[in-house]
Amino acid sequence: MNSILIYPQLEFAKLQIPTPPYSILFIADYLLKRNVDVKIFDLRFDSLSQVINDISDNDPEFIGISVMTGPQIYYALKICEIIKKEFNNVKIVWGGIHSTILPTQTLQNKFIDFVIRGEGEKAYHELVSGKNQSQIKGLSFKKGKKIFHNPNSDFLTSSEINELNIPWTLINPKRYIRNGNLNIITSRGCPFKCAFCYNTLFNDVWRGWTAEKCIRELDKCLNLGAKKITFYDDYFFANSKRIKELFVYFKEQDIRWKAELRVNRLDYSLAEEAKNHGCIQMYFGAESGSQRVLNILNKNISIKDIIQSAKITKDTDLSADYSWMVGIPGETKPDVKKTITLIKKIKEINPESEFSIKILFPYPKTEIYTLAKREGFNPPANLIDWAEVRRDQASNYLKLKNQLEMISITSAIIGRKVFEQESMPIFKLIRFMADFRWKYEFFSAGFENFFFKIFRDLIDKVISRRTSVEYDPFTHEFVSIKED
Ligand code: B12
Ligand code: SF4
Repeated sequence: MNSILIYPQLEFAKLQIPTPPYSILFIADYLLKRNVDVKIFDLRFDSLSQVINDISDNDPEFIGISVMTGPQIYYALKICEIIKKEFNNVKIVWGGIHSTILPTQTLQNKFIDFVIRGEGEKAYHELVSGKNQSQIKGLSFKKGKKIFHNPNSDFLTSSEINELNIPWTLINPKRYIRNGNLNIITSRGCPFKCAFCYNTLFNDVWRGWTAEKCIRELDKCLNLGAKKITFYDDYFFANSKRIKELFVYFKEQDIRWKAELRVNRLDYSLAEEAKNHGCIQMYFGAESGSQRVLNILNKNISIKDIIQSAKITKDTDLSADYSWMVGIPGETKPDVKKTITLIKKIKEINPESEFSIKILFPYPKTEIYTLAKREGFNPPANLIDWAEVRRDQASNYLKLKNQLEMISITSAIIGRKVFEQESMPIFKLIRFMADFRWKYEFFSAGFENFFFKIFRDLIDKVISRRTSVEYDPFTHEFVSIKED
């Protein structure tokens, strides 16, 4: 038995240290341990002709593709179209959060044969092993013109998760370890109930590697050349005992790291301990400067918590990265102003902090989606329209649409240190404009927005060519990269 798993291209992929395609890596590991021969193609690096050659040589029955909401859908559909044209018998399986939320709409596309909802390891293995399709939990499929959805799959248990390794031999690790930076994920799920988050729907149970397992996997990462780790877990600090054991390891190995924490979990003792054990930045989902809006979001944090987190990180010499949102159903102009005022206050308290402001896009089935629909939100009608969704673009139903987009773009320019490094005159001009807008809170539609939308593809192409230079999020410097 054999199969191929594909991670499609991403827009602006070159602006970040590329994260290994963990979604398909863990599925591949699960398959390999059950004697299924599997190959991984990450189309941020590999070419589609490599995929085509591999299909010709090995004739797999199923090809799995991992897809996120947004432009990745567009790239994924192109791949499916080409594969289907060349090999009509191959069955294409989509997985990931997007198709989990919208399996029917996904399957309405003629190039997609199956959707696996939720965690893919067990269901994908059962599918490629020939199990009766109606018995596979989490599988959605077509029969004639009808679409069927089997019952949801069960979560992998903590011990099943603990058995999964990162199968580094299936990819070239050097591609993902840049200047010693590596992004990693050590757990799944989050028990909180934020009204906008997909986790509340089908990923609300935290399960993670034990400290011993994390250390075994991190040892491998260090041997591959990683020194600075960004943890992408939704709830990295879930288990205090695990964290304490990891802190000791970080110190022993002199690892510098970043991770996400809820503002109300941070206190001086945790911040000092983290700082003394290699942490250089905490990432916080602060979301809004209006308590009323935080309550709508069911975020369960207060403005006081947010301010206190800035004081603590400042006093303990930790950098902080705050993620904010605008475009929330029920949010008014004064609420948006409160968010901007609070961001300015946080910046004053901890000038080393960074921030970004995204525009909320309501995902179907979340609580916030129902509120948005009441305000006139019209969700994309098909898969191709979902490819247009971007976090810096506001939906038409939002009354402050243009201003919100300007706020988001401005934050992308001044909220992160990356732009300070750019010396090209056009970037300097954009930076100047953004500083002006931010200072005077002048967010009427402007040329930056227009420029960004028109030249989005061009910017992507220019960035994609700059393969020899990468931004190091730990040192805030551009560094030269030599790829093997
Ligand atoms: C790292 C990351 C990124 C990286 C890219 C990922 C990578 N590998 O390079 C970057 C930073 C580039 C990124 C970008 C974006 N991201 Co992102 N990202 C993540 C993050 C933090 C971790 C992903 C991960 O590795 N998870 C671990 C794996 C094991 O879990 P998983 O991906 O869910 O995979 C499991 C199942 O979904 C399923 N599955 C997944 N793929 C497949 C495929 C097959 C065939 C099968 C059978 C099953 C299957 O099985 C897997 C194993 O059980 C997640 C949050 C999270 N904790 O997951 C958000 C997340 C995936 N991102 C998200 C989003 C929305 C985006 C953006 C679209 C945001 C935006 N609008 O700008 C952009 C993409 C824009 C673009 N350029 O196209 C959302 C996805 C929601 C959605 N509806 O798709 C998430 C869940 C965050 C969130 N809570 O909103 N992201
Ligand atoms: S804390 Fe973060 S991951 Fe957890 S439910 Fe809220 S937004 Fe989602």
